[in-house]
Amino acid sequence: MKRILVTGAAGQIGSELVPILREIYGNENVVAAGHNTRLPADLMESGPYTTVNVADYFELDREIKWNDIGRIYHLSSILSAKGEQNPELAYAVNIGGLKNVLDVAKGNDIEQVLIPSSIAAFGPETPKENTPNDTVQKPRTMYGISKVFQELLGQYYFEKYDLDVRGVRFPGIISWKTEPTAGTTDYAVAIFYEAIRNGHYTSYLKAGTRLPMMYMPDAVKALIDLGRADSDRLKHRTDFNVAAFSFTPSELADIIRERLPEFTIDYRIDPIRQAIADSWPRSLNDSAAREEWGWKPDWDLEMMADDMLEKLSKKLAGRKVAKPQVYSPISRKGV
Ligand code: AKB
Repeated sequence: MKRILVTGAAGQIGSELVPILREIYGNENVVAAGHNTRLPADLMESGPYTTVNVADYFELDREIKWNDIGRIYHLSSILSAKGEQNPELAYAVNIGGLKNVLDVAKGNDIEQVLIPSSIAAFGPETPKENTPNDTVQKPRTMYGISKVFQELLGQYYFEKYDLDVRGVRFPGIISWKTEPTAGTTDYAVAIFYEAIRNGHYTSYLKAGTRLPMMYMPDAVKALIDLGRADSDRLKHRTDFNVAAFSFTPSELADIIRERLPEFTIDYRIDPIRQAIADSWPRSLNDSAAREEWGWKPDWDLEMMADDMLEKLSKKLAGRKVAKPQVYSPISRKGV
């Protein structure tokens, strides 16, 4: 078989998707590609890896040819909060990089390109509860704008060039292996780290800010299952809502407190991330994904919390206790 390239392999999703793909397709057949960030040691030890800047067409084209790539999981992206700090970078990576990936795929007979979209593709005018798959999309962040562009350009390349581009709209993803730091939903991961390390978390989102979320094993399953879905059954392609559960910071704190009774939370709001969160859906309708390719999450909120605390406690055991997190609102000046 031709090999699989995963861009953004050092990121939150990539670092967990690569090992699963290697289990399914064989270590040698999955190439982990990072840029600027060092890849996790286990990815470099267990199979091929490389460095690629997706904003550079020729570098990407060379890597695809050298590594005999037949399928791409394109995960590299500048997320919502970092994208507001540096919109030019978000444009170059998320829009320029995406165009390069699709053009290189088209020119190299790539059989399939999988690209996650996000709830960021919605905006303040979108219905917030049970947000339909097909609805108003007027995002106000550079990340969100790039995700709408990605969904539309992917569909365009499918219709015009017969390139099999597919994608899901992810809610916030919760995971323990790689701590995310560039998004708006990251509090839902940081709260677990801080609960274990310090017994306290200062939330940058208001207590009642409800957002849709998903545990990482379901996110990985969604990407793999969509890739395997029968093309003839797909009415959508690049823009499937996928949902698992929704909660607010205060509800998540209650769930953690049921397991760690000493845990406390307080709130110091970051206006930029709060505005982003306020513009996103509170829950998603994922019936299109359920009907067209059988999507169904395995993890609920309570199971996720149990697993996060267990896995993170093991990961952090024996490490020096960090100082309590210092509050630093993101700023629009530089990165
Ligand atoms: C972010 O918060 O930017 C991401 C996302 C929802 O796409 N986690």
